[in-house]
Amino acid sequence: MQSVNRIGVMALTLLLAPLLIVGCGSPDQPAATAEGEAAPAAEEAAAGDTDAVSQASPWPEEEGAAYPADAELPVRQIPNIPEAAEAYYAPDNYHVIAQTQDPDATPPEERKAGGALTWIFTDDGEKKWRIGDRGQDACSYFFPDMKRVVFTSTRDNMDMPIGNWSDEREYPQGAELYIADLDGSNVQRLTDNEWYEAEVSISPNGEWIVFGRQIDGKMDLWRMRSDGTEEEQITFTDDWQEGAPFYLPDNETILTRAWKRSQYGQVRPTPMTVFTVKHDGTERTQRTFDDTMNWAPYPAPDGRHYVFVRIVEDNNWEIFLGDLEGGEPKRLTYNKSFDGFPSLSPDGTKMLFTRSHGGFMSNLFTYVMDVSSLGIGPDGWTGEVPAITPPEGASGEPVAAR
Ligand SMILES: [Ca+2]
Ligand SMILES: [Ca+2]
Repeated sequence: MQSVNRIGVMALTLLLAPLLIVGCGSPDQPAATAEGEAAPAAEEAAAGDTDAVSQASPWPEEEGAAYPADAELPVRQIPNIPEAAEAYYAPDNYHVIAQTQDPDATPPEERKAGGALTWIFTDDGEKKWRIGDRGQDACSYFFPDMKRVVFTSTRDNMDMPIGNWSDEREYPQGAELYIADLDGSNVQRLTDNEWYEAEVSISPNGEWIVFGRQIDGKMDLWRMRSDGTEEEQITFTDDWQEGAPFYLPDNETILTRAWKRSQYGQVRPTPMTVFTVKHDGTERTQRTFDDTMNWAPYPAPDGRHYVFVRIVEDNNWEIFLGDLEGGEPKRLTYNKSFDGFPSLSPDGTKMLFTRSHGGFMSNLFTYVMDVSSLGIGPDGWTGEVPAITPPEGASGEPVAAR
């Protein structure tokens, strides 16, 4: 690419950056906030406003919050990294992998999600480097041996439509799954087709890759061996759109969420239900029973709890701690702007999440919450995934068998 064009692309990317929704299996934007209101913080965000974080204390108090300062457990922003989302910890509880805004990514079309590449950084912002170098990347994850990563990219299908990672009717069909070494070298392609594949993660023992695949508009969960062999479909649901699967500590039960195609775009926000399912397709079990949005569940290392996203008053997206056994979830974030994409460190002491500095899913930065006091670490794993006790008069409908 000629340098003039390159500068033009970079300028365009920076201009659009504050309006982007970074997403991978993200719900669509509620109509009320579809017009991003991100302008004031745009320049700082595009430049990476690292000064917002105090260097004095590892857990500085949030300033200017609309809620009492002690409403949340201690929270800090990871400094020195650009806008990023969907961050996941490495086995060392220190390195992080995330889709990160990058001027070398293919820019998305206006008001659509994308424009990110896969980066690894440390949760103090001291070290950072890039894995992907072209196209658009989405979800990514560390192997437990911490020698390789898996990631989603359109890098080999850049002639296909760019699409929109946040709209199931427009998912990038050029998205494929890849494995790379920790330094981004030795990229190995796992899938080669014209379907959307993304929302990928690895079992704790490193033996399985689980992911979402969309064929003829239907999203289902699939698994394969960590070398890409033995690909097998897990769910066969026509209406339910499963995605963002993560393994529980037993290496065979998967936590996921699903919405219904028949409701998508009809009801805002899209109602979503949390499920568990064994990776052989059996024991599909409903875990939430209300008709609201229960989005982005991520399992705790204790194999019982999970963090996920609900919407509270004034379209405020907040992170909650749920229990696979049922019961009222515990609210973890108290912040007027968007909070989402929660994940937990393997030792259960830290929660990564994405917080907006203004606008709906835009100006997104990666934060860490000290959740060590919640007692959701691996010591709590009993060896069995708990059964659910549905609430009295649960409004959820019966779960169809596969
Ligand atoms: Ca399905
Ligand atoms: Ca919030």
